[in-house]
Parts: sequence; C-alpha cells; structure tokens
Amino acid sequence: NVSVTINGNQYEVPSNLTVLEAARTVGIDIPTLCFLKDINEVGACRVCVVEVEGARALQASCVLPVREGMVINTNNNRVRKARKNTVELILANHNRECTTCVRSKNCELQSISEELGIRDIRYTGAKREGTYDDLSPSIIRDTSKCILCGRCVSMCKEVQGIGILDFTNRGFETAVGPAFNMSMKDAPCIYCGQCMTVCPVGALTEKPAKDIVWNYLEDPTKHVIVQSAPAVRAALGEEFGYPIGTNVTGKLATALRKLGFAKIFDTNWAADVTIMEEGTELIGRIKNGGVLPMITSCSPGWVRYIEFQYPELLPHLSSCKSPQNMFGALAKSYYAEKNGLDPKDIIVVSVMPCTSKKSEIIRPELAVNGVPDVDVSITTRELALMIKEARLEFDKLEEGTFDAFMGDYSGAGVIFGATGGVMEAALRTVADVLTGTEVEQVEYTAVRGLEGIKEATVNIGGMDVKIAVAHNTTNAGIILDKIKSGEADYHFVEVMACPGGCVNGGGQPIVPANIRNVIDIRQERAKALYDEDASKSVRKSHKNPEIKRLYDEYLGEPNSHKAHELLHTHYVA
Ligand code: HC0
Ligand code: SF4
Repeated sequence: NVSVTINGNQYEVPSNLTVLEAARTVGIDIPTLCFLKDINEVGACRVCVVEVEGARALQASCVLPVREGMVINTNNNRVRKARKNTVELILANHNRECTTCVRSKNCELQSISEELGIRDIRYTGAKREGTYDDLSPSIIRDTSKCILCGRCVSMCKEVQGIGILDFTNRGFETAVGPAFNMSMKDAPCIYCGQCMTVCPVGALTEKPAKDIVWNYLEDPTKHVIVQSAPAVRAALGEEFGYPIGTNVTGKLATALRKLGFAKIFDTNWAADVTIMEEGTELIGRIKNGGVLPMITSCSPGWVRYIEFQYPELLPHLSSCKSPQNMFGALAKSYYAEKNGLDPKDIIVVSVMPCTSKKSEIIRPELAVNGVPDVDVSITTRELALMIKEARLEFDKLEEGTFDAFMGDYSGAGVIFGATGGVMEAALRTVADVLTGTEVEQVEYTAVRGLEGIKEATVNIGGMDVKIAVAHNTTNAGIILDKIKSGEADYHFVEVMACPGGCVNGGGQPIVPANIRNVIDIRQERAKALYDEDASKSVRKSHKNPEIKRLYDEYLGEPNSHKAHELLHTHYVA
C-alpha cells in the first residue's frame, strides 16, 4: 500500500493502482471519456486530468500510477476549467447533429458535456472534413462524429488481433479508419462490430435494415416470418431499462407478434438442428479419418476471419451452415411445403446480436436458385427501435411464446449464445449417440466461463474426446497456429468471433464505459441463458420433439442427401 492525499484527505491505497482507480476506490469519481478498462487505457482525451503537487502540468489520471506521498487534487477551478476546455475543443470539431444521431441519449460525449456543465462552445473555425462510408453490408463509418478516442483501434487491434482501424494522417487531419482510406467493404474486416460496441459516439454504427422490414410487413404479397437468435433475449431488455442479464424471452415473443410477423420462430430451434448435423459430421470425421479438429462454423465473423487469415485451414471448418441460415433454408423448403407457400413469397427476417450476420445473408452460396435463405437481418438494437417506433410499452407486454413447428427449442439451443455453449450442446447429443444410451450428465462446466481458451478432455463411451473453445479472434488465431504447427490434437473446436460469444455481439445494446468498467456484461448476459437452459425440461437437441419431427417427416437422417443440400455449405479461400 501507499499513502496518498486526495482533495485534502489522506488514504491508504494499493500501490499497483492508477490515480483514477485509487480515487474511485475511495469514492471520489474522476470523469473520463476515452478510458475503457482493460481495452483502452491510453490517456488520449485528457478529460481525466488531475493536479498533482510538484508537477507543473495537469496529469491524465487514467495512466498515472500512484506514488507514496502523492498529493492530488481532482476538483479545483484549474482542473474543472481544463476538462471543460478539452471537451469544448472536441465538440468544436464534432458533427453535433444530436437530434438525429443514432446514439442520441446513449452517447458518452453528450453525457460528459452535460456532466461538465458545458453551455457554450467558445471555439469556432474550420472543422475536419468527414468521411461517410456506408458501402459495407454491416458497418457505417462516419468520421464527422469521431472524437479520436482510440477505443475502436484498441478493440480491433489488441482484443480482436485484426487491426483494420488505425489512426491515419496527422495533426488536424488525424482520422480513424482503414489504411489508405479504404472502404470498410474492401478492408479485410470481419464485421464483428466490436468497434461499434465501444465507440462512445455515433462514428461507427450498423448498416440499418429495419425500414426494409417495415416495408415487407406492409407488402400483401409477402409472407413475412421472423427468427430471433439465442443471445437477443439476454440483452434486449437493456434497451427498455431492465438490468443487464435479464432474460426477456416472453416479452420478446409478444413484441414480435405485435409488430405483425405472420409467424414468430426461434433461431434456437435451428441451433438444435445444427447440433444434429454438426454432431453427426463430427462423429463421421472421427470414425472415417476425416480432417480433425473440426471447427464450428456458425459465427460469420469467425468464418470471415479464417477465410482472410488462414485459408489453408478451411477444410477444418464444419460444412454446416449457421443456425440463422439453416433456419432460412428450412423455412423456404420444409415450412413452405407444409403450408403450400412459394419460397419466393416468403420473407425471412432474422433478429441477431450480430452485425456480421448482415454480410452472411448475402453470401451467394447461401441461396437456392437466387432465393436467399434469409432476406433481412437486423440487430437487437434495431429491433428495440422498431418496438419504440411501434409505441409498444415493452414492460407491459405479456409473456408470450414462440410459434410451434420451428419455434420450440431445447436448453442446448439457448446456450449457443454464450462462449462454450455450442460445444456443450454438441457434447450432450454426441454423448448419447456414441454410447447409444441416455447419458445422465447434461452440464459440461469445463467449457463454460470467460477464460480466453478453454481446453478439456471428455470421456464419452470409453473414448477420449479432446475439445477446445476460443472466443475473440486473437484466441482463435492462437488455436489455428497450434493446428497449423501440428501441436493441437483436438477433435472438436468451438470458435466465436466476439469476446464472450454472441451475448456480447456487435449488434447488442451498447453499454457505456462507466457501466462496462464495473460490470462484466458478458458474464451477466450468459447467466441469463444458462438459467433458461436449466429451467427447460428438454435440454438436449435430439430430444426436442420438433426436431424429431423434422427428421421423420422431411430430412430423414442427419447428414442425409437432403440435409446436405439444404443445411451444408462451402467456404471461399
Ligand atoms: Fe449467435 Fe448462432 S449463437 S451465431 O452466437 O451458432 O449471432 O445469439 O444466432 O446463426 O443459434 C449470433 C447468437 C446466433 C447462429 C445460433 C450459432
Ligand atoms: Fe475490426 Fe471487427 Fe470493427 Fe471490423 S468490425 S473494424 S474487424 S473490430
């Protein structure tokens, strides 16, 4: 410990803290703007400055370690003035169209200027020329809103290990973007959207598609159905004031119904189908000497990553389409036939916690005769906006249920949304299949939790199945390097592109830094899914009666010819 004086009072604080952390542990808050714990601790914006006795200049507290005997002032006229001045300079160069900004009321720049009591901006003069790039299917980059905080740069480079976004130009012309001012469409961006979730302002946002959905809903020639991804229910409530980690499955179902979809179905159902197909593919590869380890293929950001960075390892990817696209393919075949509908007239909308799903649905191989599996993909945030536009009072909605036929799901389907969930779901089914019995064990805790790479050996029917689970693309890269060098002897690997898995996807509600710094949103949201799983009477995909019916009535066996045609795909090097 060291002894420090803050605002005239003496405190004992751990010696490994920064001044910002030390002050906060003793209940003294210092405002920040660029700071994001563990991700962006760079002292770039200087909103967190404090006065330190003996130092001439004010110091950025987020990068300043405490020292024995330090005398700190966090709140005097000089400090307040400096902070205001800093934020005024940022505002002077910022496109301040707050009323029409997608981040209005959830903007950290707006909050900080309000908290600092800024009422006028004394600086006028030239503004930086902005770049507006909306060419990619997933991301809009608007540099007129960018405040150069560096969070997206740190996220993309340090957390995701990719480095699409960086500072370009110098001085007044400094901007953040891909090299050579390339469009996000042409850069090898995986569209994970993690940069958006940490952007404090509206500089990085999803490419919206909700108005396309509204238009389809009014088109009498279209039969519009919707599927909602596992992780959506774990976060949608946040947009309506519910605590982080609240499961809102019932209200989600009612909201979708009230928006006017002809049928409301669940991607969880398709997740159960995925387990049937992927589990069977795995057993086949193990028994027939196929390429091992087999790696999951349901996270489209991850698929883009391996295609861009390790194309030589593509044979390791499972040939399974993602649940999103399995759902779409079955909606336009199985569901269409059962209901006498022409696939061309069916519109499949997906609600996803993901921005990369918007790029997945336009992959040409994920269409049959020019009819895409999925027509429109919107994020959890866009669904929240639709609910607000429709003036539905979310908290008053009754608890509804998804429609039968493609809407009932097992607990295994729910946990897909958290890192390790696909692996656990697969083990539940593979164990029963390999042993030919009903294995009592349902939970596989070794693959749960937030460790970057989880490894385990699971004995199933006398066979040791070696598995690994990675989340975020840096960790995925580590596993791929091991596979490449021959060091990895896994049978099965799960990869999700986003840290924590889909619960923390790029399309989820954006949580400001002051909350992210104290709550692990990945853990809270995952818990909502594991709790729903534990509450289900059917917790294994192959026990879901709607899945049994799908195979009995339509597909025959998992990996049958028909299943291959509809539910499997290939990748592009
Ligand atoms: Fe996911 Fe999925 S679990 S990728 O994380 O596999 O986005 O939630 O929908 O498709 O099911 C996202 C979430 C999905 C898919 C499923 C998988
Ligand atoms: Fe980087 Fe992902 Fe953002 Fe693309 S979407 S710039 S890969 S963080």
